[in-house]
Amino acid sequence: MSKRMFGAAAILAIACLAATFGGLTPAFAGLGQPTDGELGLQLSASPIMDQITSLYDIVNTVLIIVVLFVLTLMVWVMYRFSEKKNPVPSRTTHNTMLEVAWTIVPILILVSIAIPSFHLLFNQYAFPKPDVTIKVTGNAWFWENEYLDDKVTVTSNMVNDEDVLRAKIGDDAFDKKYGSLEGTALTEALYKDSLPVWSEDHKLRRLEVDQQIAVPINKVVDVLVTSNDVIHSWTVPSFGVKMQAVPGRTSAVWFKATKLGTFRGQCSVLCGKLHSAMPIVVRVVDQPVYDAWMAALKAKDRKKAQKILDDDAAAHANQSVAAAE
Ligand SMILES: [Cu+2]
Repeated sequence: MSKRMFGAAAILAIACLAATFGGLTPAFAGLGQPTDGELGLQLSASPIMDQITSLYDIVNTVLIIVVLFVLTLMVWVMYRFSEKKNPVPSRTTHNTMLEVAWTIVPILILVSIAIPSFHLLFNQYAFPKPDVTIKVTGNAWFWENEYLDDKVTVTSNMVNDEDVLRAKIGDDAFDKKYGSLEGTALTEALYKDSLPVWSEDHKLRRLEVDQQIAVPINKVVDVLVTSNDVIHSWTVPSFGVKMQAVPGRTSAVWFKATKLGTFRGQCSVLCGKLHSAMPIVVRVVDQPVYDAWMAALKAKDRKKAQKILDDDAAAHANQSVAAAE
C-alpha cells in the first residue's frame, strides 16, 4: 500500500517540478514575435503588458508555493502516518485552530491576487485620451485597418509560400515550374521550395502581411475592433492586447507602445478554414516616420508607404531578429 503511494507521490513531484519551471518567465521569450522553444509570455512593449507580466509572475509565485507546500505535506503524511509507522490511527475529527487557519489563509491568498488583478483590470479600461484611433475589422480571412482621423484604410493579407516564390523567381518561371501541379502536391512543393527563401529574406513564415500597419512610439492608440462575418480576435501579445472581433458590435482596447520594432500577432479565435492565415503586423516607429508613412497612404502610394516601413525596419534592426542571428 505505502509503496504504491510513494510511487504516486514521486509522479506528483515530477509533475510539480515541471509546472514550477514551466511557470517561470524564461529569458528567451521573444519581443513582438514567438520564439522557438519559448515558455511564458512574450516580452512586454507596453505599460499594460508590464502589468500583465507582473500579475502573471505573482500568480505563478503563489501557485508554486502552494503546490510545493501541499506536496511536502502529502509526502510527509504518507510517510509519518503510514500503516507501519502509525498502526493505531488517531480518532480526532476537529481542530478549531487548524480549521480557522485553512479558511483564513486561502482567503488572504485570494485577496493578495485580487488586488493587482483588479488594478490591472481598471487600467485596461482606463482609456487615456487617444492620439491615434484605428478601427480594425476582421474578415474571413484578412484584417482591414481604418485610421479614423486620417481616413485611410490599410488591408493586411497574409504573405504565403506562393507570394515569396513569385517574388523570388518571377511569375513566368513560377507558372512554368508549378503550373502542372495541384492540390497537396502543389502545397508540398511550394512549402519545400519556399523555406530557404523565407529564411534568406529573414521573414517569418505565416506571420508576414503584404501591408503592415504602423503606430507612433509612446502614443496612445485606441483600437476599435469589429468583424464583417464571424468572430475573430485581434491579438498582439507584446502590447498585452486581445479583443474579440464580434460582427455587429464594436469593442475597444488601447495600448501605448514603448519600444520601436515589429510586433506580431494572430487572429486568436478559431474562425474557420484560414484562421491561421490572419497574422497581424504592427510597426512601432518614430513620429516623423509615421507621418511620412501616413502621407504616402493619403497620396494613395501604398508601395511607397510599405517601403518607408521596410527601410525603417532595416535601419532599426528588430532586437528580436538581431538576437536570433
Ligand atoms: Cu479570424
